[in-house]
Amino acid sequence: MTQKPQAKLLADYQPPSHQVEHIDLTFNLSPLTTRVIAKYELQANGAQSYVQLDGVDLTLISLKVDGQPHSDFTQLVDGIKINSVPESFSLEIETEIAPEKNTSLEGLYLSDGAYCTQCEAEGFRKITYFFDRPDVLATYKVTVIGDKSFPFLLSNGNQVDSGDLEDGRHFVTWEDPFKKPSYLFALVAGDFDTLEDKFVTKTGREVKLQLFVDKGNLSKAPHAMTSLKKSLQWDEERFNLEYDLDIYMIVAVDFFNMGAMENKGLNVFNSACVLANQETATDRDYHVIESIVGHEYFHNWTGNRVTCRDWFQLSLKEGLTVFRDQEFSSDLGSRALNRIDAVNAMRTHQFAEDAGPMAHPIRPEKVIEMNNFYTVTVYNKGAEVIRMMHTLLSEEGFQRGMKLYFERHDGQAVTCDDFVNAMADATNTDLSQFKLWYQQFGTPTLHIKTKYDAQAKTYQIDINQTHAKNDPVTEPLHIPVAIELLDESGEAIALKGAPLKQDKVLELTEEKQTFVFEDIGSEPTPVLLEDFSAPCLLEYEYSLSQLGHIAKYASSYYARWEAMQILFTQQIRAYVDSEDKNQTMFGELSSVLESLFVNKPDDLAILAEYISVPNFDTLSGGYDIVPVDALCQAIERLERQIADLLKTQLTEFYQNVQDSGGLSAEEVAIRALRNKSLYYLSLTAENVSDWLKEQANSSNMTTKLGGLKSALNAQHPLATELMQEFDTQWNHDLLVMDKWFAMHATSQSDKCIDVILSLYEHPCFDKSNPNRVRSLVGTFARMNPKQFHRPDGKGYELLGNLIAELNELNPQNASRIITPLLSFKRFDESRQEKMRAQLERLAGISDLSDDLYEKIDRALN
Ligand code: B3K
Ligand code: ZN
Repeated sequence: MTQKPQAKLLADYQPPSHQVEHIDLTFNLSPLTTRVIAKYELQANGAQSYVQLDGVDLTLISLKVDGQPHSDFTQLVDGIKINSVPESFSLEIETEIAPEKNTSLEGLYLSDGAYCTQCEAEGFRKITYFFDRPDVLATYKVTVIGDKSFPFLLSNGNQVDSGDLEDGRHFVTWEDPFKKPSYLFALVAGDFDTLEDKFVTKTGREVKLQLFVDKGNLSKAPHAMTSLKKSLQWDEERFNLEYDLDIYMIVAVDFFNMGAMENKGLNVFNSACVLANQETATDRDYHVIESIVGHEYFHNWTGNRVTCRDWFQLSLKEGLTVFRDQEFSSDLGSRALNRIDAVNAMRTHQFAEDAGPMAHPIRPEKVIEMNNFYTVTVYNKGAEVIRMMHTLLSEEGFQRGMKLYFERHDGQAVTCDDFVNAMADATNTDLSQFKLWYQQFGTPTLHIKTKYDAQAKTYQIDINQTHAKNDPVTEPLHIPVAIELLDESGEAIALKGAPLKQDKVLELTEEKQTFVFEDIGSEPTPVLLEDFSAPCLLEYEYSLSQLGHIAKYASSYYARWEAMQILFTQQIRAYVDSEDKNQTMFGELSSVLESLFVNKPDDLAILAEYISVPNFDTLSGGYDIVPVDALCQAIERLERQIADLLKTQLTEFYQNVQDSGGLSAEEVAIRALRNKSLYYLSLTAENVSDWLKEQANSSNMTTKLGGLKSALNAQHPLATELMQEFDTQWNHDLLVMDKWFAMHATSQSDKCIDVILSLYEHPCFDKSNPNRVRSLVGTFARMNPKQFHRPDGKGYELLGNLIAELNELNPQNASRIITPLLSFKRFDESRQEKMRAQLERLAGISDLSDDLYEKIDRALN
């Protein structure tokens, strides 16, 4: 029996044994026999007669110490131990790898004919023997030799040499003057179409911007280029951060495990996160591309110039960079919509992760496979933790903290504590209690009670914070609770009497705290945890009329949306709890809903959000054992009733406000509300066929998908035909077909699983491509609760079967789609048993990857 994978602990961190200032790499590319020569000098950090380097799946060709062949070494499963070496010496190692056989998409691999690399977190060890850890920082000089059928041979930094070689080969040499850890190394070789532009930085340096896309895709590249220029500009304006190399390259590849990768000067992107035009990409895609291009660019300072000491500190760069990309999107677009997006991600995915077997702090303490920790917790909750500091310290204080952080740590590999210390020192603030956010997990709850005293004209807010059951931290957290008090006419009341941070933030540092506001003429309506000022659950008994008041008058659109979410949630819970499943729900809801249309927000996209019901995962959070059937039924019923109640308003809007097909925020908003309208109208109106057909035939992808999704959701008789037409029209474009696969995956029909199985044979489907797998099966498991949780267990079986296949092919991808099976304990006994059976069967696979082992083991034990 093979040994169980061992976890690494944060507590066991040891500094590296040696330093390496510079590394020279030469790649002689070939699909099955790529030769890699690595040359570097090592300097021991203390007396040491051996060195241990990381390396996986490498064939060793030769090894020289100080220029002489060296034979005193031992090869290990995941590295090499070289014995009898002096304290300081030069090493030359030649290895051979087979990119064509590398289906894990980690290390050096072939993506549809182009060579590319992915080294984060620990992929560099699949390329050569080195210290594959983020705290060994070196400058790199890289020579890439390849066939001339690969005209572009790219690596990090600036091109310093190039030339022709014999046998139709050529070479290019690159030098990156900035020290970096191995995870930021990149190499790309291929034939591409390129889009070029330039950016002049605030100090007048000209930067060449270059985008590489598959031949024929140039018309889909301009949006990413515009987004890149906006990113460089924004980081100068908001964070005073300037780009540092003379060239910035982005390559789009079709086979990629994630969205994109911030390699120094040479980002590699999933083509889905680059390519867009109006015919092929939705408004949502445009938004996502802009934010990911921004995210990777912002890493140049938060991640690359200052990097992580060890992988437990991942949130140092990811939480901070997500915060920065969220601010970028909010400054460029609608702040409220972006906040709604971020909070939805937290409630849909992060709260569930926090409540499941993979729960971990934003700085994990124990890891088997690092790739399993690129999570919503590390990323999104990490960003919320940064946002809380921003809320407590204000923009001005936060920027002082950032400045000090770079002054202290530019060029270093540091910890999350170093970041918080810079924030604390720059603003003279004690953040020691705040640091608990890096240790705790499980979602905290704020239990709030309010009391109005008419005689004393005071309003009292009592807050009690409690930790989740699984949280290892028991001391109270430092929590900013933003509030607003509305009077009867909907005006915000001036807050007097209780201490406040930044005008409207209650600073909670104890388990129980009371805040008393004075001079309050009549009982106010409280807006609590405004703007989701902390990643917590809120328990407060809001009445329907209070929620209606907030939905109408709160000064932030976000708070109005939040009121509607609470209102819908209350209605759904009442339905799930009630005996009589035929009762009319939501009787009193009509006046609130109607008022939203009377007093429309200027941004119609927000209105579309106001009338969106919380999704299944968000609602599940309210239950220890998720009542799958009742919940699906309740959501369906609520949507039908909203449709009935708003039929007139939605029809009027749909008929009177036309979509002009443009890309401005207003036009995007009109499309969002038109799609939402059609979605509801398809559930209630008789004569939607023409609208569905018209939208499905639109040349705008957002409009087209809006029509198709409405038809599918309502199980309209036209749905099958429209889906077939889509296939015929688009089966030449795989990224567009991903949308089609995803639509099939969310079908409510009982045939859904059979359809998915038949789609495995579709000419566009390919199990080795992560985008295809995620679109079809990932979407099914995450977004189709009714069919995934079918009582007969066929949904679980479908997922289990595919994971078993992917275990060998692409462990990272297999491990990403397993999530919905892990929280089996939250379902009824019969479902539990069937979900567990799939996990147990996977646990029995003889060559189970570390990725899957870690998750399954945590879930089962
Ligand atoms: N840093 C990469 C993610 C790497 C994931 C490795 N499994 C993308 C990003 O967060 O910007
Ligand atoms: Zn990132």
